[in-house]
Amino acid sequence: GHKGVTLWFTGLSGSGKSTVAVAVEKALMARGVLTYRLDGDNIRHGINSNLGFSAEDRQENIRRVGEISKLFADTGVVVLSSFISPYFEDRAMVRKMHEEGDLAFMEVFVDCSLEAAEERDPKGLYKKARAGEIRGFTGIDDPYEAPKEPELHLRTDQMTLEDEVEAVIKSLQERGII
Ligand code: GGZ
Repeated sequence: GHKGVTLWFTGLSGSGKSTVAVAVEKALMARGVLTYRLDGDNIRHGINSNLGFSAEDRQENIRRVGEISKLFADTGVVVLSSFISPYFEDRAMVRKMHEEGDLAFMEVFVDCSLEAAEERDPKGLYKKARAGEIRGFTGIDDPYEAPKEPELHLRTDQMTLEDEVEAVIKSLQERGII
């Protein structure tokens, strides 16, 4: 058996949040653990399609996703939520929501230098942001407030994906979640 939890992946665009979450999901599924993945891609096209990237909209994005994560975690699912979530305050809000509901929460800092993320630029968004075609892009002309005390710190420009998955699984085991 296993308990519900929200794994909150935070980091720059292109840092590897979704890649790590997909790989962790696969590893958990192989162990028979029920998971659910939420990320900007699916959420911003659906329930949060009315939100943009102002500080206010990002906060509302994170608030709603935090509430959805809680619902799944409460029913025993290992929730993998990947959002840039650039502000301390918003991540603290999601953490508090979980604590108040007596639900497990782990912040996973998917850490990658801006240089490395920009080098990867899988969707060409950094290029557009540098060219001024996108305004308020995180890391370019919008802030990213790095977590100070995340439960897990993955340096994706120095670790292999395999080691990252192992670190997440180990941490879930140590906390008695799986
Ligand atoms: C940051 C942006 C922006 C701006 C569009 N700033 O690499 P991606 O493309 O697939 O991931 C990014 C995604 C960020 O959505 P989140 O819901 O994770 O953001 S937040 O937590 O801050 O609410 C990026 C794309 O949307 N994108 N414009 N201005 N990322």
